[in-house]
Amino acid sequence: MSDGPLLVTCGLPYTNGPCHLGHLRTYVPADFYVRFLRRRGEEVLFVCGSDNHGTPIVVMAEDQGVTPRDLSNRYHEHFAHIFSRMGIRFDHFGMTDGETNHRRTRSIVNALKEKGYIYSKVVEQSFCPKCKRFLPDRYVEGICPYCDTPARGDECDQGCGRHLEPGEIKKPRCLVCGTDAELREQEHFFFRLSEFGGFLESYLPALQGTANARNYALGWVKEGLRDWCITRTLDWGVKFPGHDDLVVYVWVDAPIGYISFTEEWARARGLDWKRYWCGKNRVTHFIGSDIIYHHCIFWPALLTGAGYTPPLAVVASGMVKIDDQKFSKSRGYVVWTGEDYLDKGLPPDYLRYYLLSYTNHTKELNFSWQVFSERVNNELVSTLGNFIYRSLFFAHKFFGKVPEGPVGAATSEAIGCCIREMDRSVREFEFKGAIDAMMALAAYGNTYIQNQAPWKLIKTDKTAAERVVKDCLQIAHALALLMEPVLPDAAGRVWRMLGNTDVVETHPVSDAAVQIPSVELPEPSPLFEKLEDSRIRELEKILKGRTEKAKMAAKEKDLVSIEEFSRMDLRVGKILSAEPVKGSKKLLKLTVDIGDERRTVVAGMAEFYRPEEMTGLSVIMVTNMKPAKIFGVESQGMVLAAGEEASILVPQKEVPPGTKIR
Ligand code: B3M
Ligand code: ZN
Repeated sequence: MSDGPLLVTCGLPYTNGPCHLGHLRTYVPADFYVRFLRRRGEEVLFVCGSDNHGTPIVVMAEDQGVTPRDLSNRYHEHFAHIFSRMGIRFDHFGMTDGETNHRRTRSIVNALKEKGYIYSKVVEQSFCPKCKRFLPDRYVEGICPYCDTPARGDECDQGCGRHLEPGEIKKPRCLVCGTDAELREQEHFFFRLSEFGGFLESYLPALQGTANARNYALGWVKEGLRDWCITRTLDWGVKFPGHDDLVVYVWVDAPIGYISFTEEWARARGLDWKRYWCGKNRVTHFIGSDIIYHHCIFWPALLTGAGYTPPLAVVASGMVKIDDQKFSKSRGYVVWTGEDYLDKGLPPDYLRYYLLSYTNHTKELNFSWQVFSERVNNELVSTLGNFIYRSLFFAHKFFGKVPEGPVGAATSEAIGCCIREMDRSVREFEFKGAIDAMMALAAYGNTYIQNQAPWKLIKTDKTAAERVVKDCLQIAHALALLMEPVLPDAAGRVWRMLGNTDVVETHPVSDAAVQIPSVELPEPSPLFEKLEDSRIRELEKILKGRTEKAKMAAKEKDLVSIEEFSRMDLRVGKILSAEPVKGSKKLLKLTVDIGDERRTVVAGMAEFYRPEEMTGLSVIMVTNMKPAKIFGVESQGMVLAAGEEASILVPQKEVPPGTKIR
């Protein structure tokens, strides 16, 4: 291709927890895409890195009593290691806290300042009066002002998914101590995102990648864009130029990491990073669909504002569910890549295959161990593995080498068709379509060998048997070359079993159609091992144990301690008088003797009791309720009653007013 090099990136994992299936849903397809296109002759650079800044990391570090840097280093190593075990091969895996990214971020912020895209404004921010500090982003929890769902300070993560600006969240509470937050004024810096509506309206329709990214983003532009507060009161992060008490918002320096990582990779090789970013670039971001806003609105505007070229494509993967439940670490609906998968000795290839073939890239993926094992057993083991092993087994047994002679026209046609279909699907980000095409070739081979039965043919017509085996080996050869981007480990093994001594990846995909030479064949071994039911039950048990434990913990959280209960001041009170509240059909105004004082209580009992019925009753009352004004009357407590008809609770034996309930 003469279009210049392709740069592929993956959303950067935060260094506040281990790698899980949700991460892999983006990284595995990106790695597949890169491997496939490279073997179609494209020049591809594949970079990623860890996202070290922002409150997710600071909160977690505080929790664990370590520094954000230590936490970041630890998880950075973890991710790098897991990726290599999963066969996800980035050319470079950097850190957003690296020197390059600090420098590049400051330079971009300065460029935006110079062009007038940044201004300062005094704004109200959540502040915790108890912890005596401002509460940026995840330090505050509350209610989303758009959809009324519980939300985090900077995003409505459980509801509408909107980005929330500082000070915007309703009912803010401090994450650390639970205290209701106050609003306090502070000077902050804003990016003029609202000026980029016109740019985005022309940029987005031409944005390549998956349609979900384009369409969501266009919808948001139509709703109208608001300026973004891009500074935070934190120590950890990239210092905002000229203001050492502020850092830039993590969503500024995180995507800039994509550039910095390219720079680091290029610098180490004496190359120029600008080749990948400047001019008509081919930057392609693979992300989860929860961060489309950041990549399709904020990021292109930021780049354009600073004089850079915005990305060519955004590929957004659907979310992951576990056993039909929303992915949730706190609720235990999570599968950890290390602990639950690799450390259990499960092959990386199986999970790569499952993630790519399960459903379309933009759809939701509902993980279950049961379906995982069915896919592996019915497809990888029974179709792909079975065909390849049978072919190699008979070839080795009867001939000891790849037979001479031509490959049948139908076989060549099936292979050519598969290459074309895979190529088309990959370029359209239809990864499932590509895998389906590959599996269709394996199924074709399976039917072919079954119908031709070379094990019978060999007894009557050796030449015919040779021709069948040759066709089968040609298909196995094609499959080895085509499966490498999905199943790199298995591909290498098939390649060697076909008598090759070099590395499968050094061959272009197009070699699948090149006739194989008549080389000696080593003794083959089965390609994939079936997953036994007992093993799957064990894995299910681990997941179940985790969700049960989370449920217990949640229940425990709901339990009231003796201390909490004793905060309630419950006393016996005697109703001295009762009268209707003016303007209300439901309310009665009671005067209650609670021993050392008299209280006025407004109670919703007028529909169930006549005032004279209530006078003289001994009742149970909450005496330390916050007073509330109801219909102009201040209510100073609450009388306990049960059920729809407000049956009043009374002491069973006579006790004087003011007696404490214990
Ligand atoms: N660190 C993780 C997320 O929100 C975040 C991605 C950054 S990509 C520049 O999914
Ligand atoms: Zn607090």
